[in-house]
Amino acid sequence: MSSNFTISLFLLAAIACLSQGCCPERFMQVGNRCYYYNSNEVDWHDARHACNRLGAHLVSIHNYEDSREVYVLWKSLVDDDYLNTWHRAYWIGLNDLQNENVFEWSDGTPMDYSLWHPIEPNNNNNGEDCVSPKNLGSNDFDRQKWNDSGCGNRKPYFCRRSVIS
Ligand SMILES: [Ca+2]
Ligand SMILES: [Ca+2]
Repeated sequence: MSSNFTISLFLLAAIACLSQGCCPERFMQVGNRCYYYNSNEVDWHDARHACNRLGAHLVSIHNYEDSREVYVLWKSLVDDDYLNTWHRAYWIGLNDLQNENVFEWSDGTPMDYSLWHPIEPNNNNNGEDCVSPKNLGSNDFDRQKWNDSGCGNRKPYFCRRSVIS
């Protein structure tokens, strides 16, 4: 790559940053949001801490657009093995660790929307306090519907933060 070309790319990136903000390294930019996906399967607490170390939080979802944004990104990043195995979805920030059946987002934003799978949340075996999409169903909408799951289960995760302005 020529140095002029490299410098041009750098300037283009800098101009884009000035106009709409930038994401830190390893984050993907979607509008004014920055997403980080990690395919390593970890328990919910480890996922939350990993996001915090990156100056981010596990994603929160406040409308269907939020849900679709994350899910479409996930589909673009994973192979068929993930897409077609119902429990192999990603941790989101929703949990009822503090009070059973009182769900909260780990980023502190209000619980103002829900997209539960019809039989969820069921707190199966009195031991499900952390949430991920169930990834079960014949279409993308159904697959985004949430399931409360054991926090010790290991899943990939999505972190989100706002752009650096
Ligand atoms: Ca629970
Ligand atoms: Ca459940």
